[in-house]
Amino acid sequence: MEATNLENYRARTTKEGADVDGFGSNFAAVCGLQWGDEGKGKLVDILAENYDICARFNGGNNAGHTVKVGGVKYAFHLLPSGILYDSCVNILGNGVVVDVCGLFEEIKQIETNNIDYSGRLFLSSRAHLVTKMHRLADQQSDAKKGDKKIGTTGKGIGPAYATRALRIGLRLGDFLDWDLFAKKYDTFIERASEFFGIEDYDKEEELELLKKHRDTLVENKMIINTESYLHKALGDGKKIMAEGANALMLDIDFGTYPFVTSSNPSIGSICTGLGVPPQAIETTVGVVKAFTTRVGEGYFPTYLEDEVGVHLQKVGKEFGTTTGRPRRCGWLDLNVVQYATLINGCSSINLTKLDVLSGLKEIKVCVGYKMGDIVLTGEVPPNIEDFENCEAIYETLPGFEEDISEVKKFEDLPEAAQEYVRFVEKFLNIPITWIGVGAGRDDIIRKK
Ligand code: 2SA
Ligand code: GDP
Ligand code: MG
Repeated sequence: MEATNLENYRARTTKEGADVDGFGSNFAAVCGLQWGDEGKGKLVDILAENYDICARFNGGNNAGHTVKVGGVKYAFHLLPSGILYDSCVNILGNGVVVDVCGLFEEIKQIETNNIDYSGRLFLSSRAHLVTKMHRLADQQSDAKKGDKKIGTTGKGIGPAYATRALRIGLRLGDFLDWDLFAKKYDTFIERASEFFGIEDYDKEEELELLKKHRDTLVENKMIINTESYLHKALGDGKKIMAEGANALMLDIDFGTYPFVTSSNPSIGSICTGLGVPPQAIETTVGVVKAFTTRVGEGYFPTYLEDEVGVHLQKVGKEFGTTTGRPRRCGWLDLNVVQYATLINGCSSINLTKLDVLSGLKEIKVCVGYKMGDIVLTGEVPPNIEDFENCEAIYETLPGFEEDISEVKKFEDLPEAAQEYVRFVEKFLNIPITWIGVGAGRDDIIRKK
């Protein structure tokens, strides 16, 4: 795609006059633009102070969003990252698949830290339930694929979206009438065990657990029509933030299929996963790690198997927040990020983990792909075979040595770090408004 076309496209897809960095928006979206773990949770937590509602719209407890406040590190999988503020109502929309056992495990984490979530956590009655059947199906089917495995988190996400599409799934709203639920559960197990080929399933044990969690959810009136709640909130002028899980390159449509997750982490999912129209979304902040990581299987063109990859993995502490698996690391792939911004239409970028690049003599950035004789920019081939034949085209920028973790102003960053940020900003033609220099809530530069 030619630059002028891209500029026209951006002009046509940007909302005039909207808040750019998400700090003062009426409706902001936070989306990952790589293969996940860009640091979305941290930004959502920072912004959530200004929002009345924080809503998840896709994925399930495969996600792992880390928030570090003071000395405490929280790992959120289903709980939206706005949960730490008393003033913020948190919602799991209809597009989320919910493992209620996982949810209550997580709730223990916040209760231990004396965070009161009562009256400010609501789940969509239309959201599908993830059962042990889904988890078993996920683990068994991925294991059967041998060296073609996806490397899923094993949390049952794919099978849960599958039973939703097959129209045999259970929804949280089914919990409201327990006797009816128990009947639906029997039918579900019968159909799903046939579909997934899973026998000897212990229904009694699961039903007992589900009953316990269902009682808590129903007694506390936590299962509601979240879309109607959001419509009223929008009418009342409340400020809403949509928190994306996973990321564009893991999107079931736009990602590196089949090495993807089973939801749409891309922007359209806000409409289908929350029940709000596209016009409601004012600001979209894309989160981009200053390098690339990938956990789970699947090729990525900038992967580094050398000492630089080791540096990024070690200094960046790149381990899965949900599974603890090491994440593979490589240079920043701006071709992927460009593609992701074209799909999501980002108002601004949060560049995270810039601090991790400190200590590298030079920094490479992928600015396009060579696929045979063809050069691709802002495009990722749809077929995995073509994608696996793509080679990264690099530009090289100077590195920096200084520890930048205490820096609070852009101008105080070393010149080479500033140059890196400006390079990314110019390439994408999108302002970088937030720069991460550490894991803590305060370790961020707000760039004007
Ligand atoms: P799944 O479980 O069906 O969604 O897996 C399909 C692919 O999606 C990848 N995936 C992820 N990639 C990055 N981060 C995720 N969350 C955790 C984290 C991952 C972890 O925050 O670190 O702890 O391992 C996430 N969830 C799913 C997955 O690796 C497969 O490639
Ligand atoms: P998410 O899934 O996008 O929310 O990201 P994860 O929480 O899975 O992974 C991001 C990791 O990087 C977490 O351990 C964060 O605490 C950490 N992190 C986020 N931003 C920064 C940053 O700017 N610098 C450093 N060093 N760590 C960061
Ligand atoms: Mg994560």
